[in-house]
Amino acid sequence: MKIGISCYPTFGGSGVIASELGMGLAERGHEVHFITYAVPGRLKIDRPGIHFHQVSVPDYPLFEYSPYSLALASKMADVAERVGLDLIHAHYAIPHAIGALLARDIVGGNLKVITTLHGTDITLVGRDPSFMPIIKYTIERSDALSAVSIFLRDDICRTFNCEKPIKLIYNFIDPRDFEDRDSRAERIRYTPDGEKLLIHVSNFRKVKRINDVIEIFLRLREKIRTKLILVGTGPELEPAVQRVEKAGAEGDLIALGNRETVNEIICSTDLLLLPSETESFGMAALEAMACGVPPIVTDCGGLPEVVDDGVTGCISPVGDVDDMVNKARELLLNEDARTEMGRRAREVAFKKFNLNLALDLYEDLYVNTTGGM
Ligand code: GMT
Repeated sequence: MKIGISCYPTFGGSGVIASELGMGLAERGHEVHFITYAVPGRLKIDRPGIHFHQVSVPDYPLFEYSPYSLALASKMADVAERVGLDLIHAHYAIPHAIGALLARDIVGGNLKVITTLHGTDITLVGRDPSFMPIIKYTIERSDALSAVSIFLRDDICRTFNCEKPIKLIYNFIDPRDFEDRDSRAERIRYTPDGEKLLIHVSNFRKVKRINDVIEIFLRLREKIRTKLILVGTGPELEPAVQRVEKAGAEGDLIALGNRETVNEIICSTDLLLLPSETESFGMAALEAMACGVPPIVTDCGGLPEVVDDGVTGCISPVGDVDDMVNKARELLLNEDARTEMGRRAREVAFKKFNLNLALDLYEDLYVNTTGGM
């Protein structure tokens, strides 16, 4: 099939999923065309079957706000016509699905629009009255929909009174990216004195509750020699660093900024902290599981579908720092329990959240929507 994919090319999980999906589809013989403003961090555009079409918005003095969505729709229509796309798979309602719907109208014919909803578009942006109608429209008009967790699927139905079928396709990892590697050198780089190592990976928005990450780290550090790695950037990063400095713990904080691949870093750590307010899936938790590193997460959104409490990680109520500190401390002090939990987490990540499973489900969705390969 000739498949267009549009996603945010930034460091979020949705861009990772769209990129891995596109590369997996190309390996299965499809022709995949990425349409967005920059090459997504994880995408290898030199792979056979992968094409990249850059969207650029002219800097015209009349535009106080550059109309990216319109430039995107125009590019999508152009690519769809030129290469004869069968479908556009849009990741996120705004601007990708709405752009794809407009492109479908422009091109006519049999171009189909498949929309995957990732969460922030529904749980946060979707409830903003200024976007509600447009998200509802994309949900109603897309030819097919998928959601990354049961939680999100049900939330979409409730919020938008949606009666259309929404296919559940969990996010996934490519096991080849998590093959056994010796992470000792990486670990020694961060903890030359044998400290315990925590990690948090996110875009440092309020919803991630970075304060809780810092609180857990500072409290653990009182009793156990512990360091914290922060991967990513965002508005909550600087206040977090300042708080650590105020506590005199800056020597034990390693802020790495954005990284294209995080596997090697996560693999060198002991625990991942993801104490979010809400999380439709929680890719960072899944990546930690695939590394054999237990995630400590909160009981919100789709996280309980990813993490099995006490088996493949730990789940605490949102904001219950005491509980997270206790669970983390127990695991840090008990190497065997932590290793066993990590082993089970890795097994589940490889089996239940496997790239090939997701590829089968997405291919089915494409075939059912377009009427054949
Ligand atoms: O969490 C973010 O702010 C980034 C956003 C994204 O675009 O990747 O994450 C959302 O989609 C991910 C991929 O499906 C999910 O793993 C995240 O849970 C989801 N974020 C939220 O629901 C807050």
